[in-house]
Amino acid sequence: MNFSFLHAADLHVDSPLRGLDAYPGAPVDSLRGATRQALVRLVDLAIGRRVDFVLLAGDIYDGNWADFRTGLFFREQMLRLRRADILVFVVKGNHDAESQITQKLPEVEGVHVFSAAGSETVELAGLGVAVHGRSFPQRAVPEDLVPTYPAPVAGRFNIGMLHTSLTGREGHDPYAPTTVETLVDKGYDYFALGHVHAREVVREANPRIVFPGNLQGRHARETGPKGCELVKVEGGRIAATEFVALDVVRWSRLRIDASGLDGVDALARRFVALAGEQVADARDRLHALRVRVDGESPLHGLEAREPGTIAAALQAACQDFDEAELWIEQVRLALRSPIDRAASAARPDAIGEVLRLVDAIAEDDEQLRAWFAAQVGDGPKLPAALADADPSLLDVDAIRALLADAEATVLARLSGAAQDGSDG
Ligand SMILES: [Mn+2]
Repeated sequence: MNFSFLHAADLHVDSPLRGLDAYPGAPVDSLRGATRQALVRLVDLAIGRRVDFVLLAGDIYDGNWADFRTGLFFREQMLRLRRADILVFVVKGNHDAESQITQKLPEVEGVHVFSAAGSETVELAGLGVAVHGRSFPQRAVPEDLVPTYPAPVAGRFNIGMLHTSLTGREGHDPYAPTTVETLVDKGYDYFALGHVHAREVVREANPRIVFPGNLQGRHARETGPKGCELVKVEGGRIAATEFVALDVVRWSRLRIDASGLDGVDALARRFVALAGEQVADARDRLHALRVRVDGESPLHGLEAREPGTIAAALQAACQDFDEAELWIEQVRLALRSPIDRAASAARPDAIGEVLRLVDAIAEDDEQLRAWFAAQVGDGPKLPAALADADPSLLDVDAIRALLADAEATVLARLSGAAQDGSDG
């Protein structure tokens, strides 16, 4: 009973990357092809490590295929596994539930897709393995499916495959809810879960319960390494487990503390240093970065005088960076100007008046929120993809940052006006 397997989930092959048009200069081809290339890497890994089988725990597809090429691509990768004598087990999840995918392709022998009508067990007698699973018949599965799973097969390494939200996971709809206790009581050795896109080892052992996370992050909110689990079993027991990153585009957040940085050259240098740390263990892929620049720096004034300066400086730094391919998905600014507030607020001129007004607005959080709500009003309801930009969801820190930006812009104009005053 020595064998090894891969466990992946939530491949979302050809998941549409909505809103890419909003990013001029985005590496569109790399981003669009990422879910496919990550699957190719999964298959390469399975073949390279000579595993015995691969488990895919739901959401292989995002929904109905835009056209048959999506299904044909997946099928081709399954054939690569089969030619290497690797078996595949699939349960369907909420996104690719029986009712969600209407297209059909000829089956691949050796790729077992579990039924949606009831739970099933497939035994691999040669390896001493029993794989139990059940697919989603439709998108919403409100009931716990685990009680319908068969009892463990004695003398086998028992694996349960399940697409589930467990007791609920932030940002994920509650499907096929169940508890860790229910899973433990089942008496299996390993639960190959799917649905939750952030990797989570729910339980280390007896049984080991894992959400591998998705194979490839799909947008800026799915950050960090994405990949699959490699599990080695010796003598019927788990001997080793390893997470293997397979993502071809890695989404990350990068915070730059600009305190003490006096200009764009210093900013670019700091960015290059931080980006170097970020990509150190994964140079062979595209890194999509959401950058936040904060701290007290004269850069605030530069940006206020010439909006876009900081984003352009960071893009320039990407041009200089040759350790990996970088793309800056978004730059968020939360800078402050290094001014002596007390002294400036005491000034009898417009600058002093602006600072006193801002201080009054920002005196306490509640007042700041009320003021902000009054300013933005009830704006239009934004689509989910833009939820990050919904002003009604901003926290107090973000509102303070916006206010500081507005202040810097006004101060830059005022001091510019003072300097240009001689022109009338
Ligand atoms: Mn999913």
